[in-house]
Amino acid sequence: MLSTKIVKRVDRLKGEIKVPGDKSISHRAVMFGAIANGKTTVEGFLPGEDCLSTISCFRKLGIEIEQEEDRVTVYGKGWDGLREASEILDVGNSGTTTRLMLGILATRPFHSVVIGDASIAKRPMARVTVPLKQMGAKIDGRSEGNYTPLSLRGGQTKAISFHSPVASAQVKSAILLAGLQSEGVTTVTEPHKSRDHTERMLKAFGVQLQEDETSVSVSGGQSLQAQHVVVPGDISSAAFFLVAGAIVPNSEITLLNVGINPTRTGIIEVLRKMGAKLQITNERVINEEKMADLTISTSELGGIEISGELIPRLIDEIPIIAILATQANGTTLIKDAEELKVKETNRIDTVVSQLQKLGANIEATEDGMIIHGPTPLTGGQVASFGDHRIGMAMAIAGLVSSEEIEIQEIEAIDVSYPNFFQHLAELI
Ligand code: SPQ
Repeated sequence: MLSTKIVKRVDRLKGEIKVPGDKSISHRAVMFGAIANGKTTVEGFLPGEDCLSTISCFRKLGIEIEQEEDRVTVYGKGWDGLREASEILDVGNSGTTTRLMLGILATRPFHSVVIGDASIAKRPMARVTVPLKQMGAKIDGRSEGNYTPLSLRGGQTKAISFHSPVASAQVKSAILLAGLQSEGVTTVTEPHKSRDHTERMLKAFGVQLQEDETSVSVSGGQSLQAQHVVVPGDISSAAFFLVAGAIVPNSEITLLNVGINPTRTGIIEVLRKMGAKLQITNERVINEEKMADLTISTSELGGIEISGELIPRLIDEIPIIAILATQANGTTLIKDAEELKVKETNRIDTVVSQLQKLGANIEATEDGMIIHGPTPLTGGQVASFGDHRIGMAMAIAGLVSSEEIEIQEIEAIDVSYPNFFQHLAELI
């Protein structure tokens, strides 16, 4: 039975919250811990469904992992500590688990079967299975290995130099992980730099890599050494409250310990360009990752263009940026964002169709959307379509809509922000 949630207009939002751990970093901490030598400890882990899927898959691959809320211990036994799973590896809703795990399994001399939910079954995997097959892994699945269920037999692989047609951290990470156990030097080049948590965390685990603006290279034969990982708060989760603080009248919200890795801070640049009052304080670096406290208050906003290299730095924030744009003066044009079509849902279609239901002046384009603001949002019935970021974006829309909004399939939010509604209630 799918649940619904009603969200009503509020007069103000005030307070301080600590958003949960970064999803991208939490996945990587478990995976890198699993292939490292020794005991990796993680604090600030995100206990959302996606990262729990990663833990479950690596347990099936023979790794002992303890998890209690945001604390995780991974007993890594090196690359050779991974064992053939007797069960299917179920990635749930998580694209990151699927693609990065394929990169790790590509060099392991055993058979694996990878499956996920209905959304994962529609997401393209050829972007990683094609290069991994070029390296020597044997992978099959629907449409020649483009869709789950996937069957994989890893083994001795050789390095490649791969030019990815898309800026994707999952593609880059899968190939680099396979490259660590392949013969020769593996290089990945992308059209724009995607998030670089893999590079930063691999360095922290003792791996040598060479980087320039859009390329990364690793030599084969490298092992990882266990670490203590401190996970910063997820800026993609913070983004919902940053937007809420900017558009709800009489508001001031402080978000503590948010990761501000430059490959993720597109949302900060957009908010500032649109005129939002946003302060960054208490900046520090832990484990190669920068974090800070962010304070936002109600702001007069103007429309802008969002395109080019900025897109990979805010790709997951576009659903909530669309809500922001409905409350800004003038036109916001989002382009070069066709990657939105292959996320948990086609996020161009879901954002545009749900916001149109609420009276927004928004239209879809081939590679993004155009939003004319400001428009008062009306109430109504919307759905997440099983996409966590759509569910949270709709909830924030409800805070400024004239009538209440009923959101269907709200449990999707547990994928990345299980205590989202608790945090929202604390601010009201
Ligand atoms: O893991 P998943 O399902 O792909 O999650 C999403 C999200 O909205 O949480 C995308 F749908 O984030 C991706 C992100 O879009 C997480 C990610 C990573 O951790 O490496 C990278 C981005 O995807 P990509 O395809 O650009 O590599």
